[in-house]
Amino acid sequence: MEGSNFLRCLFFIFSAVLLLIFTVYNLPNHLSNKPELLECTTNSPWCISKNRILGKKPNFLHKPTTSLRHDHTADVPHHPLDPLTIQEINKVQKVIKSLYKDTVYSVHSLVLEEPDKEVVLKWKKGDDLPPRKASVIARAAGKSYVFTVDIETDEVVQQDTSHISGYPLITLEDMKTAIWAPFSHSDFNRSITSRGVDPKDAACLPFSTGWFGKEEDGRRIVKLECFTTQGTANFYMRPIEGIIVVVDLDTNEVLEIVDKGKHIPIPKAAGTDYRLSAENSAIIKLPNPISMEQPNGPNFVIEDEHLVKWANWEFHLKPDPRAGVMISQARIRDSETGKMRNVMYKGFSSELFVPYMDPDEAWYFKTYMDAGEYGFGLQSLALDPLNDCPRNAEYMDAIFAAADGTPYVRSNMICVFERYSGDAAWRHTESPITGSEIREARPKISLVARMVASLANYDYVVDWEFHADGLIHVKVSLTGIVIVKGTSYKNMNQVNGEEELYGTLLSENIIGVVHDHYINFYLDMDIDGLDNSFVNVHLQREYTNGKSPRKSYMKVNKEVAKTEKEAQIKLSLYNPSEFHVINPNKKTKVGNPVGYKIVPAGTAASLLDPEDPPQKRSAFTNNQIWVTQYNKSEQWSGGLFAYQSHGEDTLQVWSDRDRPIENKDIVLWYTLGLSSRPVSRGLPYNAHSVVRLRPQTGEFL
Ligand SMILES: *[C@@H]1O[C@H](CO)[C@@H](O)[C@H](O)[C@H]1NC(C)=O
Ligand SMILES: *[C@@H]1O[C@H](CO)[C@@H](O)[C@H](O)[C@H]1NC(C)=O
Ligand SMILES: [Cu+2]
Repeated sequence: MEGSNFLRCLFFIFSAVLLLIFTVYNLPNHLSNKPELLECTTNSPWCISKNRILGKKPNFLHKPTTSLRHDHTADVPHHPLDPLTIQEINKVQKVIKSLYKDTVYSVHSLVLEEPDKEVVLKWKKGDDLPPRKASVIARAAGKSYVFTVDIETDEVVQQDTSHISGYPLITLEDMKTAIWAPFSHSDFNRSITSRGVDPKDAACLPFSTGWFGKEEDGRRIVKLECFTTQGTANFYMRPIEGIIVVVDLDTNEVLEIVDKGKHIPIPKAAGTDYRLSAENSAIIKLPNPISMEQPNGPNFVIEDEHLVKWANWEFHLKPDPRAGVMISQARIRDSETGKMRNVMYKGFSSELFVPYMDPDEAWYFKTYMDAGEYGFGLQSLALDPLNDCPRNAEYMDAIFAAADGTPYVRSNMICVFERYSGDAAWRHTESPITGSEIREARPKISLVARMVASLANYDYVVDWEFHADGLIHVKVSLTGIVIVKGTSYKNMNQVNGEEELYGTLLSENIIGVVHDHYINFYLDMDIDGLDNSFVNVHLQREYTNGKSPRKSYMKVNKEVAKTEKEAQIKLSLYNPSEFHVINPNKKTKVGNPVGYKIVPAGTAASLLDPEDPPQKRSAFTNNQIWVTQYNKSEQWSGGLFAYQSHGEDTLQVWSDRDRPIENKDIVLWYTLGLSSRPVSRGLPYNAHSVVRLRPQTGEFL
């Protein structure tokens, strides 16, 4: 592959696929019929695929080789990057308990402390594993602690994090407790009763508060917003607008009950249920079933639980409670030498930012950082075989730690499968005028590692897709349900033209509020070695000045970024560039440096003021591309403690140090964005009536 057929510039493509649906009113009538439930009595592939969408669980013809719910109690690590096992987490829990003795503590993160990069790179299969260590974030007596536990020796090394503002992510246990806090207050019961809601039907959800100044300092707080579940499974469509209950997460004390929505009716339940089974759901005829067959079995293997090998690719894959999925040591086989070549040391989604654009009391704080505040992985629930992933998928379980440090299994958190969409990877038919009869087409098959995080109403599908030509395609699709705001308006003819709705009136008493979604990816590219450079391949108009019948042409100017600030990139259509990560020390046979090209797609720019607190905290959205010097402790672009952070430990701050990045171990960051003006009432974004915005795909240089 090195030479005329070298790794040239391989590609990294980012896309964001936003699934939007038309309102039910746009659907033809015949599509609104309830689907017939099909009975299947045999195990034929056809019958099984019929069941695929309807949710019936067939018997597997080929049992997935990674067993769906195998017992993990005896698991042992095989690779330096393998996640902590149940036994290891149990050992660490003992250490934590003895550390805190009788003090009440909570564990907010308990994961493998990865060995240093050079240790991992030196390790070969068959070698002893480097010492296994756990990285723990815990809270006790109102303080946050970050420490490392040596699992062999029980030795604890504590880090000083007193200079960092904010708190570790909210645990599932924090949330489970907080959502009941309002009900012990008669004021709360009275407020919602006066709005016509029986407290028995009310459900409250915990929303992170962000940070806006003194009010959020010194206490770990959450804001609850409540809904009525009466008459629908889709309670998101029935907000009790304007009521916000502020709860202290450490004491579970209700600090404040805001009630600003007395005049706002609760939207109706009718027609809101989105389930296929719902009597009144405005559904969408299901398409005839489709299934992909692999009669000779899959083309990939997952060795030792985490090492994925497919076509010419090999990478380590693991679940992570904060990032969701982590891809490590992605390597590709050189087609000429047969040797494995390094591409990316590590890739994962580092942080999300979802700011809503409504400054009202009950909405202004909605500026979520879903990875650092909630845990993108913690919120990734079990994938449903055949519905979430195709029949040829294998599944990987996650082992996470609960708030008391006890390990638990999140089964089927990741699926891995080969994707074939019927497209050609490459084709050519020779023109008959040449007298040749060449017709050739090769199928486009890729390997996908998928997870789905369900952050309350939203579901994020994250696919890491590997192609045999070296391309890595990271795709984020948004689905689920929109979160809406209650309003007294039933029709736009009631709205005075001057008035700001901060969104779209989607149906009676429901506004879909304008908002953005951003996901920032950490991409530690190590192309053929640690030392790489970032090149801005600037495209410019040049004039021929009469030397040609052509007046102008496009010229390519390559600028190697010397320091971090030179690699703070804002995309611009009329001042275009391509962006390459190259290894300047490694040339192809014809003398070009080997490298990868990052092909931005899914682009949106934040329009918030840079000094607005949410923007400061999520300053990774100030640029679409960043490059920093590798630093093991700079991984979370919104800061280690994102919850109520002030924004002093962010990618912007690190990058502003302006360290040298030329021919160094560097990390590339990409911020993918989607601006959203909801166009549909709270029905689920749904794959049966979608507008797919598929951004550009790349081409070989
Ligand atoms: C509020 O209502 C809930 C649900 O009916 C009930 O369990 C709770 O005791 C009530 N709280 C108070 C303080 O009355
Ligand atoms: C590595 O990152 C940490 C956290 O941002 C910082 O304190 C330290 O100075 C960094 N080291 C270098 C060499 O930049
Ligand atoms: Cu959205």
